[in-house]
Amino acid sequence: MEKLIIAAAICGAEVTKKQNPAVPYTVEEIVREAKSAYDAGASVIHLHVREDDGTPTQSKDRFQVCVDAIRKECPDAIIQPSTGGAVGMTDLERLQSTEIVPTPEFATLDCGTCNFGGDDIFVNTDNTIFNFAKIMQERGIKPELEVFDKGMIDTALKADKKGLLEHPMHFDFVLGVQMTATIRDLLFMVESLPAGSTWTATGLGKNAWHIAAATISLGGHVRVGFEDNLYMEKGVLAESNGQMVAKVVEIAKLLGREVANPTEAREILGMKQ
Ligand code: KMH
Ligand code: ZN
Repeated sequence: MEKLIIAAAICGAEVTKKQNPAVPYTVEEIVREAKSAYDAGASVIHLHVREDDGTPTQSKDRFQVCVDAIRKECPDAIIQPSTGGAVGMTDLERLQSTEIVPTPEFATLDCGTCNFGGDDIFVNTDNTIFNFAKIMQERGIKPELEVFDKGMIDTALKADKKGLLEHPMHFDFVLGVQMTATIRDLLFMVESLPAGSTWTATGLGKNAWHIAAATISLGGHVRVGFEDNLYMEKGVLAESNGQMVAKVVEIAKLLGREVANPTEAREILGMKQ
């Protein structure tokens, strides 16, 4: 089996310090969390940024400052800015994270609209998706195709048919937001992918660990981090993203799967070195 890529979603846009005091807001806190994940074995940092008071932002300047600061501490990490941002942001606002210098090598591309808890709807119309794909293609950014249910794989394939995606395509299954985070559903998603694709999976909240173990066993790649889950186990808050990455490394070790470094991760993902 190929080596395991671990992606750390260190910050997110929705979780707060009230839920877990280690959730990062400031530049220093974001760098601390990125470094803890990188040192523990993450090769990809999925990045959202905040204002100092925790408000989610897609400000180009804030992304630039955070990415530059992370780069100093994690020189070869694959930094993957979010273009999803937070619920309610405009497309133009969201795309700012792709405008930093140098252009990011990787960024998320959300492949559909979904319910996001309570009255929140995370809106991604077909025009938004195809436009984001076109812009990323023009800028040479590899999209990670964010999929919250099966129909979003089909939408990604429509974008591919239009010639908007390069191969190999890389998908990320975010399970437990809209569709359930069961092994049956994970398998259904994996079996729905075109041959040659790579994939990552993450399970929201308490689903993080069984999805990680199943994904490692199935040959996929794992995402963990505060964006998706705040607990090491029931009632025990995670102290850092690094602690969660270390747990994935431990599960991988028990299951006999080696962990990829950033150079190996770029190779697996078909990214330029
Ligand atoms: N915060 C969510 C509304 C992404 O990063 O592309 C969207 C999200 C997906 O987190
Ligand atoms: Zn995200």
